[in-house]
Amino acid sequence: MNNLESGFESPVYITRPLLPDLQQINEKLLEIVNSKKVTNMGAQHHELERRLKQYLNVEHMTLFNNGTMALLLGIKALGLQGEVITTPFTFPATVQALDWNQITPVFCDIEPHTLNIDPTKIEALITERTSAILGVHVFGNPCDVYQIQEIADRYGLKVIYDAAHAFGTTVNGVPIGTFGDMSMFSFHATKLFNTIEGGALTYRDSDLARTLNLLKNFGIAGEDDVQLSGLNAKMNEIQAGIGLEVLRLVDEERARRQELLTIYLDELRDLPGIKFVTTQNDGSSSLQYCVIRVIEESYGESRDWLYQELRKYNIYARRYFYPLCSEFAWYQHLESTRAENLKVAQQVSSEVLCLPFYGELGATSVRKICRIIRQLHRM
Ligand code: T4K
Repeated sequence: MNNLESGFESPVYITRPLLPDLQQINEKLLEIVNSKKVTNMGAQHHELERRLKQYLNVEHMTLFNNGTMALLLGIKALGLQGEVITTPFTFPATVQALDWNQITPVFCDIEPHTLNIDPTKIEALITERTSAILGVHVFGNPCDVYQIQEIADRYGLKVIYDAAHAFGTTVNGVPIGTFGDMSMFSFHATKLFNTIEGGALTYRDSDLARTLNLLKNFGIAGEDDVQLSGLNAKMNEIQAGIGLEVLRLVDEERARRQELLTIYLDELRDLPGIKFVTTQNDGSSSLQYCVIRVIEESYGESRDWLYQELRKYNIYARRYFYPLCSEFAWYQHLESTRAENLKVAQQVSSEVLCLPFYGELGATSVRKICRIIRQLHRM
């Protein structure tokens, strides 16, 4: 007779921050405190920028205090205006960065496999006011970067990517941060690589470096020279110093996540109604999330039912991204938010579930989560 699994004793979250041990943090803090330079682009900041350029294999990079400010100021630096075509299936920050630049988002439906903006639907949304395409590499799976670039070139549009989830993603071996005009990375505590809060822009045009460095520091070019209307979006020395320590841990964390993803796939792949979104097992994925879709017709219950049931076992899966950004109240006057134009996104947003996924979770816990999901299916 099979024993039924009981829940976890303490809550199991979708992720936990990857952090160095306390001794390493203490040593780093001592170095920063002794230097007396704690923010405004000090030694830690410069060293992190240098190392991240190497790690992500990009030529140009500017650090920020978080991903949202990076995207907001990146859009400003590129001089985008009017309308920007983007995806509704993303975190609010993507579209809020447009809002703060007085740009109207035009929502484009997503493609059912990668869940990224569907390039075949972009062209019909281009108007005289369109200045750019803003794609999101959702869950670290790359957009169709080649087709998007081809459309942008034909219409003279800029291309900007929200690569918040895509740290280390590659496309045919090419680093993700080299596509389009600009890409934004988030280094929030919940990301594979983190600086607690933090972010960066990578970009094609080296001239942007000067503008971005001004924009993130009040537009200050010298003690008596303020050249642009900027903001305060600087990464401080403690963020950068911790980032340098976290960066040492990233490769091992990726290897651990690879093992956990394999277990999830092996244990759940044959379960009726469970479909995996993150399936690249070839080293090209950032391994940011492990995402399933719950197909109600074949699973027999809805995604929301499974989400609620898992909570009874102390498992806190997350419904990224639900609701869609196109459902936010302040966009309801926009034609592009109409549900009939966003059928795939609507469907996907009611089916996705991100499962707990971080190295420290370990194989035993992942196997237990899988057994719980299987036993819930039989009930
Ligand atoms: N674009 C995209 C596509 C994004 O996904 C994001 C951020 C951005 C842009 C903006 O980048 P940033 O400005 O944030 O750099 C979390 C993160 O806060 C957010 O950064 C992330 N996306 C989003 C997908 O996830 P919430 O609202 O789900 O956070 P929260 O606090 O519910 O955390 C999720 C779980 O993580 C918790 O249940 C437990 C665990 N956790 C979280 C924190 C903060 C920890 O164990 N320790 C922690 O310190 O947004």
